[in-house]
Amino acid sequence: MDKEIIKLISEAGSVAIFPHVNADGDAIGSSLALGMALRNSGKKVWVYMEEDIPTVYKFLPGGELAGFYDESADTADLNIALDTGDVGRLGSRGEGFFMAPCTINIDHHITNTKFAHLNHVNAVSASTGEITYLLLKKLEMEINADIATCLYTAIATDTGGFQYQNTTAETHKIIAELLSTGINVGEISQRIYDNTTYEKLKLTAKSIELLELHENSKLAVVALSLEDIFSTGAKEEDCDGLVNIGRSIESVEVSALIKEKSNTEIRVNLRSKNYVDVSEVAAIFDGGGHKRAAGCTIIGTIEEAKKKIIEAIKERL
Ligand SMILES: [Mn+2]
Repeated sequence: MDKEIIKLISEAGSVAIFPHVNADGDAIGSSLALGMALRNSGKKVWVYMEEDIPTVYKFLPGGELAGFYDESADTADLNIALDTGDVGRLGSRGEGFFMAPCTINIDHHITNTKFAHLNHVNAVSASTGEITYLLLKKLEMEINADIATCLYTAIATDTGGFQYQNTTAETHKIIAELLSTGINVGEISQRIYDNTTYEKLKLTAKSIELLELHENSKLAVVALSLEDIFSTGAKEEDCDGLVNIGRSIESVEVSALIKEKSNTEIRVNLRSKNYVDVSEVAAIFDGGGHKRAAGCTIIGTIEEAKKKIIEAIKERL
């Protein structure tokens, strides 16, 4: 970790933290953990979200730090983007992010564009949660049970519950440290995993029904229109994790979830198992991510997006 980053954070009187749009467990967990640690050391802290905290992560401590950015927002001494690969992932807060006299970008996406004044990108790290843990250690800030709960959630969700290839010995060492603060893993897991709503379950059923296998069953595709999503009563955030349905099929190397955001805007989530670098596929459409998990937005109809994605993946299988 850059000494200058440590110095800047230590010396800042006020800090605003920016997780990526459609914040996931890693983005929210890391942001609230860092936010609480900085607040506990006497700084003024804001966590500026693009959307409300997803229902599943409302249990996390530190939620009171979260709010929405608008033009009347106070300018912090320092703005920190967490888990954010490029400026596009800041959504409508992109301009606001650069308002501070100094900006820092802390992330683990291999495709990170290093858009801030100071950038700490470690693509080997399984999660921004791990990097945030190491950052707090360097800052010599106390990691209490509340902060540990947020970091545990960040790391557990980005490693698929410690199942993905990105999980390392370092991941488990950090988790051991977090557990020693007395957090209750059973309780946190229940909050994260055993909380499916009936509507989300119906959306899952719909996704299974719509799932298609291509390329000798090595590619799984689920394309969801807005009508598909809302007819089940589910919310947009309920689409989180649906890409794993295809991934769980034995023969599948790449799973794609293609989701209509509007008539002209299609969001694509990609997962791979062993050899296809999906961050390359996402990059074709100006998206990004990791080798095994990436995403992009395609302008067009859902059918057009589906065709383009299948074509791009086909060559790599
Ligand atoms: Mn992440």
